[in-house]
Amino acid sequence: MPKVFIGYFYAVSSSLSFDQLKVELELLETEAKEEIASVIDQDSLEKLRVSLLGKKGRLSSVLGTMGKLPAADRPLVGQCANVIKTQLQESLAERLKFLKTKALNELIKTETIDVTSPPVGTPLGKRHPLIKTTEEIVDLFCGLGYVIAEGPEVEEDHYNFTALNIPENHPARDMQDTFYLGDNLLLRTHTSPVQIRYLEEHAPPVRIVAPGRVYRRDSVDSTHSPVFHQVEVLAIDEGLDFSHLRGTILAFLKAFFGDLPVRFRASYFPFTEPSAEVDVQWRGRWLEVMGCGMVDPAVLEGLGLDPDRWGGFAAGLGVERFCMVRHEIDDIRRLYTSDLRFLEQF
Ligand code: 2U9
Repeated sequence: MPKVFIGYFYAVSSSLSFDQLKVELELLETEAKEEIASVIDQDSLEKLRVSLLGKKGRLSSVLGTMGKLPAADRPLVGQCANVIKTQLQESLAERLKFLKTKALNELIKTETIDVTSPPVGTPLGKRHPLIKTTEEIVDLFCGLGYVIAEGPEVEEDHYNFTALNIPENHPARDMQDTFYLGDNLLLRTHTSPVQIRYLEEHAPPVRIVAPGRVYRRDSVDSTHSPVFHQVEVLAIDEGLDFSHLRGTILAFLKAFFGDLPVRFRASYFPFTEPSAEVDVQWRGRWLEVMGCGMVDPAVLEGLGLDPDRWGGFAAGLGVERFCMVRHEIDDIRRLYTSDLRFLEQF
């Protein structure tokens, strides 16, 4: 004869009555409700739920004995068990809600916020892509022995134009192209005046790299801006010729762009003779990236240097163009609008 454990009854019997099972279920309900009400934390409540309503829980084990009931009584016990199960689920949910509220209230009581403590995870600023590109270019020339020279953005007509062999009636001097601040004062249109000022203070030989912001009365579009950034280089020494200029530019472009085809095209600038523009082949297209030339003897003479003794070469580039090619930026305006979604990429 099997022993059947049904809570408080050890029935040494092979049959059960509906009343016996009902009493057993009601006892289980009363006892479970008391236990639920006395649980004081969420983990214990979950354990109790499993022990009551889980697959191998107490309700299931009582129902497991249903097979010993007469067949007609079984649906009645089933209904009774379902009612008890629903009630226990409600009691458990209610207790859980109570315990959660209690835990939250305790947390609110113990947790204090120090509004004076410094913020955590303050985002760090980054250098602007134009600054990074400028620094990279300047560093490459410093590696070739050049020193950095800087000068004012508000310039005198003499340093921006006259000393650079740009005559009175040259179109670059036109009000259309230059921001004038008075008869003699203007916003520099290139960084070349920095080099004139440097040569007034330093005797050759010199090798200088002049980075800086320059201004031209251009209207804004995807490739033009009235404010942009230049890097210019100047070398003055005895015996310099175009091969020194070419070798320097090829070394620089190789270091910046890698091994791309480069070509020199004859051009004209008032301050250099001969002059050239330099293109690199980028994605199958020739792209103009720099201008350069041998310093015009008239410029050397203006600085009191004998052109029969001293030779010089110079080059200039727009930093925006280098930055846009390097990072595949389609519109120059992106570099000036301070959109963090764009800037955070660099
Ligand atoms: C001195 C003598 C000569 C500087 C030079 C260029 C060629 C040049 C342009 C490149 C793109 C300006 O930004 S840009 O539009 N510059 O092509 N600049 S040679 O020549 C000098 C400078 C100083 C005393």
